Amino acid sequence: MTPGKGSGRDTALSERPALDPPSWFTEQANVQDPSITERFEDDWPDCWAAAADLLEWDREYDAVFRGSEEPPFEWFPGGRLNASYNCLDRHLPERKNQLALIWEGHLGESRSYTYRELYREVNAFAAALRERGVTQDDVVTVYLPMVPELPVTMLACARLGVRHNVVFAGFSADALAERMERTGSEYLVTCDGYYRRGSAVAQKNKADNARIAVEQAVEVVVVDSLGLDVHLGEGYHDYDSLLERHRGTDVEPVPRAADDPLFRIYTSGTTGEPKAVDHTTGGYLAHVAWTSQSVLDIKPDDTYWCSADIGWITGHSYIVYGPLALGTTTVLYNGTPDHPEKDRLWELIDRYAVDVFYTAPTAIRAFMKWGEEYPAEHDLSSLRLLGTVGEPIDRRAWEWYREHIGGGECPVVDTWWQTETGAILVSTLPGVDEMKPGSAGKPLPGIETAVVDPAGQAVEQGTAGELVVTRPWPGMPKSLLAGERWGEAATRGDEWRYYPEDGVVEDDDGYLTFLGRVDDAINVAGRRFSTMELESTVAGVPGVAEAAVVGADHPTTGTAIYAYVSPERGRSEEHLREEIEAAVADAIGEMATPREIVFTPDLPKTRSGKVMRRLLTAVANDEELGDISALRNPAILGELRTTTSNR
Ligand code: 6R9
Repeated sequence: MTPGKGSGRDTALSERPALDPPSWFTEQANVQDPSITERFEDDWPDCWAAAADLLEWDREYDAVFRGSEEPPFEWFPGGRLNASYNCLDRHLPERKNQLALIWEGHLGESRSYTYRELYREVNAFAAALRERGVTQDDVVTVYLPMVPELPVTMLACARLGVRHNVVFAGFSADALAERMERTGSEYLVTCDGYYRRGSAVAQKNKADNARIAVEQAVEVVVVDSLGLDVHLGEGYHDYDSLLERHRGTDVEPVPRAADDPLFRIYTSGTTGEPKAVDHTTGGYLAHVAWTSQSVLDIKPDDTYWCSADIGWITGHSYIVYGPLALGTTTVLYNGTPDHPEKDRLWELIDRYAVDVFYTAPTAIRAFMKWGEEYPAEHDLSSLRLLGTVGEPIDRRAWEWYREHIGGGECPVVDTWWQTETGAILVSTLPGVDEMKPGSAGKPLPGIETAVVDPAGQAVEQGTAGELVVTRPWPGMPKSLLAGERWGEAATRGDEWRYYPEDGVVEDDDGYLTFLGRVDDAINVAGRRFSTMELESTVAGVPGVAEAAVVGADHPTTGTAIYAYVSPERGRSEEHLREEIEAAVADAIGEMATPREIVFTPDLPKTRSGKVMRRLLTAVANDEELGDISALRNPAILGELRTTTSNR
């Protein structure tokens, strides 16, 4: 792939203008010393003591890292700690009356918990779980929407040293049953129901069906979220009654070894089978606390809001564990950004004077589609830092975010990581590094990566390739610590490396621009085009809110490029079509001009908001869709089929 040259248009790979973070930000940043990267490099792996020292250990670790070139690896061996203690108890002396959690439900319902109140709630529920016979060998599955009982359950499990397995509340009974069965989980915490876009979802019915479907006997605790007065038969317990019975009980936090598992989570399923990932107590917690501090710049006095769902890794790491480990106030929102109105998020940022806001490109592109008048109605001046995660963000969306949400002033961190990495691995440090819109940044201090070709050989700087992580990191999951390899990783040479399967290009300053999943690259007549480069070019055309590009069979050219484009409100499709064709031809080349440009109000997305290109390819090829359980908006496929085949 060659970067677009001389066109002046935005492509993913063209040179990016660099922006310095403003001095009002750097002067107050948690990390201000630019020598941090060098210091970490010189002192690896002991540099990671900086992360571990953000936590309180029951037993000090004997070493920061133990291992050789090959697994098994161990982070903080000998150390013992409890995650719930670190997120609650240790903050009590200084901040017992400070808010730990602000919960905002549907239509104006809200609740908040001070650190003391959250501590009490967690202790009572931990006592209840213990009384129900939950032990360290068990896994407690949690099937709750974004209600306070969700982090309470997670922390109650952590207190007992028991793994939780949170399953996204929007998943079906089948998806829940599959995850419970694969994990052998005999406990389930769910609720009667919840509201989604104004209509009630019967959560307990789905849980009942999953319970019948799994082999093992399952005890269920039901949170009364909606007052539906659901029937609780044999094996079911009412959350509030359990809590009432144990109110006032203090449960001694159970110290765990650093590499004992804290929780299990399944990957979100954008590409293949969801896989189970177990994160550790010490390494994981240290890594999320350190990145919350250094990348998200979280301070204890902040009100911090990550708009992800706790059902995904982003919510585990950066709604619950990271912010609470640092003793800050974390916001939990149970609702959608456009209900009741498209200014919902901005209204909440205004109301709670949020300091740091972390969201996903898919959300930002939706905000662009809706228009800048919604954020403009609110005072967003409390914001100090903006973050994004989940997909590559193109320059135009990045700039829109900074301009219309960040008032043209807030630094933006584009954070790259995965369920498997547990915490952020690539980002700028906002108090130190310059920002390049559309490029995530460098590997964080202490993280080492390389860019390689399919044979695993390093590519030249400026050439697109695949990212590999070449050194262990504290947040790595148990299976990687033990040396289990995923995907194709095992077949590519002897050295230990982790292959995240993301395409990337590195610039002269070592900044990484992500190009999407490696299996998304498009091969037209022997030439490989980066999905991200094409999509960025299309999305760079004014009037385009969102675009996905796939390769599909074509009767004359073999593979042809199909572009699915979601326009901003009120744009002429014909005009956009011409602009898009010109932009692609100009920036990448005639060969990359889309064969078809299909306009659509939305793109097929996973429940975590990632575009499912596999389905667009299937639509373009008029093929079977396969497994669509991860798909959030199935209705759009029917529409796309009609539009695509009418062309
Ligand atoms: C945290 C999370 C992981 C995949 C990852 C990559 C994509 C995440 C990104 C990004 C470009 C970023 N991804 N952050 N791509 N820039 N800043 O999203 O975890 O659900 O496991 O997804 O998401 O493709 O491999 P997960």
